[in-house]
Amino acid sequence: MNGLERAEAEGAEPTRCGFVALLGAPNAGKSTLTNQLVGTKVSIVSHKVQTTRAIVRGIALEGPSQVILVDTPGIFSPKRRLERAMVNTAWTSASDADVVALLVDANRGIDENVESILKPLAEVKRPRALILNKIDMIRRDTLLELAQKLTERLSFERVFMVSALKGDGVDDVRTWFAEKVPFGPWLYPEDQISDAPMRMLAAEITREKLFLRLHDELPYRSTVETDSWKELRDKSVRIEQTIFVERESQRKIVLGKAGATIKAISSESRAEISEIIEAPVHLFLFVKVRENWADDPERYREMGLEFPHGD
Ligand SMILES: Nc1nc2c(ncn2[C@@H]2O[C@H](COP(=O)(O)OP(=O)(O)OP(=O)(O)O)[C@@H](O)[C@H]2O)c(=O)[nH]1
Ligand SMILES: [Mg+2]
Repeated sequence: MNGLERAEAEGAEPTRCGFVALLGAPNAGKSTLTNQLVGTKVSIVSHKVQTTRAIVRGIALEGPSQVILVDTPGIFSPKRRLERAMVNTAWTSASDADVVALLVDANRGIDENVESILKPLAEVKRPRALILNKIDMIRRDTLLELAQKLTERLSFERVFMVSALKGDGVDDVRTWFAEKVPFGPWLYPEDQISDAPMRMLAAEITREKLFLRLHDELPYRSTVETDSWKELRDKSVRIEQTIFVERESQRKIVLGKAGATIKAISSESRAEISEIIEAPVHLFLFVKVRENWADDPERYREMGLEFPHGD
């Protein structure tokens, strides 16, 4: 007897488990929705585009289903190597998923990034949903018009209208995903909310603070890695992280006047990591100039991205 037959014989509802890829243009709200679906923060969020760089898996439970949400980097026309790696990984996760959802910022409507997604998405032969997000910012009639335009372009099994920020409509999305994932045993323990190790999430949290504090190109010219993570005898945790930038001038900006900027980033990040792990944290941030970090395969490995060859 397999698991499914046994569950039926015992009268229990058979379990389901599967991957749902959330695709969309940068800034559509994919990470915000992932966090809402999971019920806690697993993926960083900022008002800037291209915040998410590698896929982040968040795990949501709904009845007999374990839904593994694959938050992806936004899809746009990539130029730099890092950008190509980000967009590639988004498409790969779509083709590996059991269900695919296209998230569209309803306030922006169909821009060139959404355009660039529609055609290749038609080739992904998976159950597909359309999720119009940020409905808290838009009038109902404009919303319905947008839904109609998009469904004329591509067929979807379901259309949802949500505010990922406020949580409106999110439960319906979770319920649908839970019904669509295939029968099978759960892949993760019941209390696990993400597949990323804590040191990875901690690096992401520091990167989020960089995105929130720094302007222009700087967030895109920097990356963060956790170098060491030590639990001390008094139960506090000592974490060392490196922020890589490309130029000395960028390093100066990250440090700020008399170290004010790095201090602020560090204290915000420390507070958040400490809240998550429920232990005091000593966070040490080092800023290093590494001119070609964005062309260094090792940095991609750390981020969990395939290194795209070529220029
Ligand atoms: N008003 C409003 N803002 C939202 C909503 N959902 C997300 N946002 C905001 O939109 C911005 C982008 O959100 P993210 O979740 O980082 O978007 P993303 O699609 O993951 O972006 P990338 O990782 O850059 O591709 C943030 O400032 C969010 O607070 C929503 O439902 N309503
Ligand atoms: Mg994101």
